[in-house]
Amino acid sequence: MKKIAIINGPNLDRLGQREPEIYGRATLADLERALRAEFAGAAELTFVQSNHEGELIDRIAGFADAKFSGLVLNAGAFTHTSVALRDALLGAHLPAVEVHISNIYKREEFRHTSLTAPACTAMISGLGLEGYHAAVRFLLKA
Ligand code: CA2
Repeated sequence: MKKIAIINGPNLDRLGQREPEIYGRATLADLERALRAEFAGAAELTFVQSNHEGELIDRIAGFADAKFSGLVLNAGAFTHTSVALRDALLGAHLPAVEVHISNIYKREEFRHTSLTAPACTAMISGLGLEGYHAAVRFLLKA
């Protein structure tokens, strides 16, 4: 079975608790339940959330070493700042889909640049939590 990692970055542990008009009311636990339900028997999903850039980098390298089939990454605000995460993705040589719950291009200008998207196979932005489902479906076909 394909092993796919779902990686969420800073502050996404607060999903469903603030700013529901942007991010909705579902929590990260709700997302995990929904993804596990959809992909039961089809993919082995591993979930990671961290507020720490270095930990995200270590986990991405670990998924590469463990020969995962793909990554789904919402790097949160690190998307817009982290050359180190981009380098980790490039070094991992794994298919990766960057996901943003909100449409980053409808928001502040500083969110319009993703340093990590060029190191990914694809980027989904603005589909809400459906973006994670679409990303896993894509990776299962890749
Ligand atoms: O739209 C996305 O998924 C983002 O990656 C979310 C990040 C933001 O910095 C990016 O520009 C776009 C922010 C995640 C913070 O999420 C929270 C959700 C609920 C309550 C508090 C924070």
